[in-house]
Amino acid sequence: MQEVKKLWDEVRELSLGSNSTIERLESPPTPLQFLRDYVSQNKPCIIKNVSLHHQWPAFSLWPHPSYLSKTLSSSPPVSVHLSPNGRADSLVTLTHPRSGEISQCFASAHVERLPFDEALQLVSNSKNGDVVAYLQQQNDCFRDEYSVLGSDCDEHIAWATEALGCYPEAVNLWIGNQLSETSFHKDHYENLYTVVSGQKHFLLLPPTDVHRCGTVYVGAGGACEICALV
Ligand SMILES: O=C(O)CCC(=O)C(=O)O
Repeated sequence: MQEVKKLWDEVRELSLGSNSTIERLESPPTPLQFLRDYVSQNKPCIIKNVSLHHQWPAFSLWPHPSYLSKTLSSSPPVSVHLSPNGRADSLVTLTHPRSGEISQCFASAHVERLPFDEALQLVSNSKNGDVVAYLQQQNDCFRDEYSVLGSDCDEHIAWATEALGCYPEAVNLWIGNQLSETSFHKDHYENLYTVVSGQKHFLLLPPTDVHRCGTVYVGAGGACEICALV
């Protein structure tokens, strides 16, 4: 096992170099730099001062809940995901009430569609062990449920569009607090995130760590494939 572990470390070092800190760019990359240094190498990067370079009204307007409430007041309801602990779409350990047998199950959040104000109130009142609310719907929800906010930012990010050769397939918005945690998963897309207000913590595994991603089959009212750490 020691030899295999050494091999993993060497492959990781070969891909990432000995310094595994995430590169920080002072300004957005050119399309060529983005493609050559990050996308094609499967390397993430952090772009600093995005609000200086992309002067979206969103950066100054959205941190004020009153702006969002007013702007979204006559929009259709938004999707709010409710879970007892902020861990939606994750594995839950179940104990059978009679046999005491322990098993795992894939649990999705309970989803409700509510007026934005009510949904936001649920986020503010979230309590671990009771109800944690997270406004999200990963189906291009920004261009659907939040379309009235569209003029607060650009429709696409020019340097990324040129590098990737297409417009964004989906644009999503997430509004939550520190209690919401997205479970470990793999994406088949290139992702760009902008934190408009607050903080977001990512734990990223490089492709060379594929040995740490196993696939397990668990119940979810039917068989379901989940990518989980092993
Ligand atoms: O921010 C989140 O809660 C989810 C992000 C995510 O799962 C993704 O884009 O793959």
